Amino acid sequence: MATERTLSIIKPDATRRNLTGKINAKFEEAGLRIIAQKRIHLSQAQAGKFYEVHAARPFYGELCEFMASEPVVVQVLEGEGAVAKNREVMGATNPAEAAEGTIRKEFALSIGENSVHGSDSAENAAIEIAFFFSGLELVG
Ligand code: DAT
Ligand code: MG
Repeated sequence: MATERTLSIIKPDATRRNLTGKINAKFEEAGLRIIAQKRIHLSQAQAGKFYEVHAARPFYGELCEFMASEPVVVQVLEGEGAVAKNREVMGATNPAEAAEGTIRKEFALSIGENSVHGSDSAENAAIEIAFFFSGLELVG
């Protein structure tokens, strides 16, 4: 499998509870390298743009409000099959359905406040990485 990059976000429920280090340890233990990382506070408009694909969903307003509520840590993870590997380490969207040992099983508070975002395809990863980072910020 080829080396890939994926976009990860440590969400406000996790940054608020000081879980960034524990979550990063899960990524690194899985062989994912953190090749870019920054802490930002999204505006609601920026959160809305990032999650535009979900604009028609009933939870969209709540999702954008949550993502803009407190700072997030955005990061680029690199590794073999990074997109799928990251999704595996994250666990299912709903923490009640997430497998043992996954980030969402251990840390998520609810389906909405579920601690992490991860790109769902290599194509979307490229778009999402470009949303937050310039090429110069990616240090592989
Ligand atoms: P994922 O983050 O696992 O890729 P998604 O893309 O389907 O999940 O949804 C994006 C985010 O929207 C998800 O992380 C949390 C929120 N969300 C999804 N389904 C929800 C629901 N039924 N109620 C509230 N928030 C939801
Ligand atoms: Mg998604």
